[in-house]
Amino acid sequence: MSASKPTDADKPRIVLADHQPQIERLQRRLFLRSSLSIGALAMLSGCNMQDGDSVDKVLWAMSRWNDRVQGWLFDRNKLAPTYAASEITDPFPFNAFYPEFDAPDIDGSTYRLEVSGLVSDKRTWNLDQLRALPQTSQITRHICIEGWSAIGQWRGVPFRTFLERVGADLSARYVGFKCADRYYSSLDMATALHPQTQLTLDFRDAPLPAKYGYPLKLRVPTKLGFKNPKHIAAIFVTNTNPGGYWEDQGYNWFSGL
Ligand SMILES: Nc1nc2c(c(=O)[nH]1)N[C@H]1C(S)=C(S)[C@@H](COP(=O)(O)O)O[C@H]1N2
Ligand SMILES: [Mo]
Repeated sequence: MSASKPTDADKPRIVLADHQPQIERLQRRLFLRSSLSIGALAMLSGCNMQDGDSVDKVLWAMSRWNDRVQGWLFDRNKLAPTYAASEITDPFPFNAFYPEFDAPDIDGSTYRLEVSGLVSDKRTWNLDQLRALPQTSQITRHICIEGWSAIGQWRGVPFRTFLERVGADLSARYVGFKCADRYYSSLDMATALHPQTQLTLDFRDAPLPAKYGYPLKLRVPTKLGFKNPKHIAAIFVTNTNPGGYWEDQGYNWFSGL
């Protein structure tokens, strides 16, 4: 025996065959709630669920399948609730994968938004050009997966207007976002085109403060907070799911209505 550190091969492997009762429960739930048989799931996921497929692999495949079904069922006219100005949460919470004092410090005078992928106009945008587009305001609830929610007011360009302006292929499947702090996320096209999805410049009638995403964030009231990227540096349209910072660590990709 060598004294080297343990490798993956030394770890006990948790395989589905060891979880027969759970599989049966899962099968019943899938069958009742999504008319999906375990056989169909095996086919869709490429896992045969018997010999050697890990629980993780199957749950991951199920989660991606669930994303697709939710996308098909998503009602693009269903609006998130809106609130009165008197209901705005003050102070509004900050959240990021780092503490507030590490929020990126971006110079608005040299800032340029990059646009790429399936769009006909790949010119960059400065803040004056973004402010010259039509703006709308919303008072909606931001819901964080960590267990808090807060009502805020955001103003900016309806994201559909922006996508139309850059000649985006609106039949593409995804819109991806890259942020100045190396955060990233993505949306299904139906959500990108939703009337409340907003390319946001202002919080409570003033330019976004650094902590809330200066100079540009996406406000998506039909999704959980982590699908609302702040400090957006680049937007791209694609048919390949770009994933996201939390999405790629196991948070459900769809995470919303
Ligand atoms: N660029 C960037 N965007 C981000 C995050 C981040 O860490 N970096 N965190 C997300 C999460 S988990 C939440 S809850 C919200 C928090 O936004 P707020 O600070 O305006 O409340 O931003 C989202 N967008
Ligand atoms: Mo969050």
